[in-house]
Amino acid sequence: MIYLSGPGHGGNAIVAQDYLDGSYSEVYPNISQDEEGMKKMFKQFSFPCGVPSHCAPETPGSINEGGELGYSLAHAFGAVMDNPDLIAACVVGDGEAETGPLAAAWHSNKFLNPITDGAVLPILHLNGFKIGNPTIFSRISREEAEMFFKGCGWEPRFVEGDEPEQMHQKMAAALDWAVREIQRVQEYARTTGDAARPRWPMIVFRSPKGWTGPKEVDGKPVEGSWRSHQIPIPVHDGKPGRVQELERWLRSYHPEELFDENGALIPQLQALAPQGDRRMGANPHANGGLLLRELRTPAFPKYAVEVPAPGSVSAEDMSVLGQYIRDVVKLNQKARNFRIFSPDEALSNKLGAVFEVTGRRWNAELEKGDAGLSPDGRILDGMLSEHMCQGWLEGYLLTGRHGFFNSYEAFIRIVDSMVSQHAKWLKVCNQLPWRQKIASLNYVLSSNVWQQDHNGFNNQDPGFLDHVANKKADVVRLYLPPDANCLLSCFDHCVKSRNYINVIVASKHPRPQWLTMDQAVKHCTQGIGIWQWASNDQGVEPDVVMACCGDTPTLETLAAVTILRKYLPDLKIRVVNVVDLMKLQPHTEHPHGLTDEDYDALFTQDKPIIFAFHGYPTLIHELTYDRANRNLSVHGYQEEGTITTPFDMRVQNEIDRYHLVKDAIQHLPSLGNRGAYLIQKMNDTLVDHKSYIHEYGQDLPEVRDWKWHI
Ligand SMILES: Cc1ncc(C[n+]2csc(CCOP(=O)(O)OP(=O)(O)O)c2C)c(N)n1
Ligand SMILES: [Mg+2]
Repeated sequence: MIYLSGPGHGGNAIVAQDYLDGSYSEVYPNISQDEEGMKKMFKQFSFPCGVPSHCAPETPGSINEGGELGYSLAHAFGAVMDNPDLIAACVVGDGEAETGPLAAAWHSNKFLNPITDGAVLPILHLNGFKIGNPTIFSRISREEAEMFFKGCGWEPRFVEGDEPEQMHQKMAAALDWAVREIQRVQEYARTTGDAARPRWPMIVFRSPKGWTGPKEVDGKPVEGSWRSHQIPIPVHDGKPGRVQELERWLRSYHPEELFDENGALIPQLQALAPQGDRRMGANPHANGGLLLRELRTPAFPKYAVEVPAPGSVSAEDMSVLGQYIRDVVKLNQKARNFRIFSPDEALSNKLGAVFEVTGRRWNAELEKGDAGLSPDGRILDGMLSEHMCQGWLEGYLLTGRHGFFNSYEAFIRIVDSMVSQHAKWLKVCNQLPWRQKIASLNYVLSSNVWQQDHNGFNNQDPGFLDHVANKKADVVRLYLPPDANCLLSCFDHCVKSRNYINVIVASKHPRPQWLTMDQAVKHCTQGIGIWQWASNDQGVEPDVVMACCGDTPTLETLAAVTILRKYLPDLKIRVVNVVDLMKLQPHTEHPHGLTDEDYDALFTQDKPIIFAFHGYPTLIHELTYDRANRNLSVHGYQEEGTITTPFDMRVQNEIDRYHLVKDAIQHLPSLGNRGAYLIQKMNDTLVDHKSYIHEYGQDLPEVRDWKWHI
């Protein structure tokens, strides 16, 4: 079994449990099983430089922090996926149960296979209150609550009361019932091969909040009230009698009967705990790196797009990646340790090839005409919930498996906060030598801001990059491959990495392909570089650096370069492409960052840089803030857009070739008046563009049919 604790500040319960079964002292020998160790443990709890009040990474046996509430049940489901012998007992706070992610998570049972997956046993802790309010589940009738859970496919059993001895017995009986039910259901499915969705058991545990705590403090009820939240007796307020009050309460548990004179738990009680790895704090599933097996991957160059000359062929980057992922699924089919998570978007994001070897997981009813649904599919895209994709994947990774999250770029922001929590988790794990490394949390964001067709403005938000870039540098990596071969190289790198959060932004529309596989590998390995085939400054100082990052900015930059080179052939242009965004940051701030010497060698110390960027321009300014060359003009997304043509999106945000050409000229005073006619031509073309799209609803032929032609 694995235990997950959802509600708020319940970390003390697990620290205490780990301490009593000895696992805590094994990990932290200073917290020894005697009076001195116990004293240290009490002092460090929620104390400056001590341990957190939640089940944090520091807590042995934990995979769920419980600080930001709402994810315990999704984590529990992620943990039992492809773990047929594991039961996740998941305590859900009744306040926590009101969060969006938790409310959605009850439906996770439609994606569980009783033959190949384990089981989740939710235990809703109905203690009636959250911080300052009653909870909804505690103020609806039992019948309503029962109907709710039945409606979500569970068989709830209620354990209710406030008499500790009786409640222990009732809870023990309920747990026996639940485990027997789980075993019965699994045995039936596994002997008959019938994976039909069973009704899984769950427990609703109704006890007073602050149960067995002080009945009253300052004449106000505490046990059974929201006042028991966090600190029932505020010793720190200095009121006389507080310490005595606290001592009275703690002595009510009769520690003298539980511990010997040295402060060690008495042997009869020690003997109750399970042994070895079966102890809560020594569970290998909760230190997933211990169980992690290498992912089998095919040689990615096999899937290369043939690129005889830059821009000579067109391909959908995501479709090409889909073929590689199909074979990753195939190679790991037996190991059952790789899954794809997506909120209803695997096909829309062009991962169609994967459907040749596996289905989309579905264990609800099937109807004629359903396509690709399977009770044992590797593609978890059957639930339209970014929260579930994120929560399940985190649970899956934290228990030692592999996977990635494929989402529309704009809507990944729904899980901004969850990814922050995971980044914090990884950052702390990096400081704990006993936590083994786990597979990275990988995002492939497609349907990106630059082409939304019928979706329009609401589907445009590249801000996930900004959000992730703020996280601890040793945890986050951001990749913007400009074509399919670069995407293959980046993805292959990410799925093999450990303890990172990798964000890849990719294109799914037909786009010109720039690099051969050999060039792509070199380019992606370095993360940034001069595209010498597009540049004409070899052997001389460039007049201008045309930089680009992202598939669409790369296309527009190259198109701008063809215009500049045609009309101003003397101009010396250097084209720099960025795949690994963190290369821009100083190496003192990010392990991937370029040294100032290397940065200046690419961008020069003073020549104008016209930078076309996939996301918000401020991110490039932030990342390059400390660099010597301040002659930087960044074009990116400016919150302009609607339902319009792909090229008009770029025009509206001034990242299109015509605006880039104008900007380059305006940054080159040395051109004198020579650039004026080209600026005029660009302005005229922009007017033509607007008139044409209003009339025909598609882009100018010269834009649609444009090809790299130098
Ligand atoms: C998403 C989120 N919102 C708000 C909080 C602040 N908070 C901490 S504990 C708590 C109440 C939790 O109540 P419940 O889940 O019932 O747990 P209990 O303390 O009653 O066991 C709240 C609102 C939080 N931790 N996470
Ligand atoms: Mg509660």
